[in-house]
Amino acid sequence: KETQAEKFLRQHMDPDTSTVTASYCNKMMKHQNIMVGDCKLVNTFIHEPLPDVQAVCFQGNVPCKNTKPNCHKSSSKMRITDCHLKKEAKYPKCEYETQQLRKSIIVTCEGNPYVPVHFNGSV
Ligand code: 139
Repeated sequence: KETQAEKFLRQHMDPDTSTVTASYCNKMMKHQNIMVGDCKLVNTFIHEPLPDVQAVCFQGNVPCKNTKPNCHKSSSKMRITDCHLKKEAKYPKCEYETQQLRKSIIVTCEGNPYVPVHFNGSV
């Protein structure tokens, strides 16, 4: 069975891509099997090396959006792509806006090793 850490990798890591095209999110949200029974509203892909993203678990402690305490904010900005579901999209035709950004990421980390399991947002 897939662990939460593996799920984070599948849903949020794409280190080898540096420039994305307009169709990036439509392709990735399907290929990475991110929609199961419903269209996911927002999903962020991170275009940085895995060790740099794992290191965020040991950077600034910040409160999570949902009041849990275990969130960490990256000390540097990262290359990310936000995929936002288009308003008119209906499952199984999940259509996405692709937006390339450079922002600090906020992730939740858990376990031993202490690794990212949830993408909390970007600032
Ligand atoms: P999710 O199932 O939310 O978390 P994603 O991150 O891919 O999966 N967990 C926490 N979950 C929520 N908040 C915390 N503080 C948690 N601490 C631990 C995966 C697992 O992590 C655990 C939970 O047990 C959970 O099973 O916000 C909803 C989805 O939208 C995405 C991220 C999230 O899904 N999103 C939101 C983005 O990708 N980018 C954004 O900018 C905003």
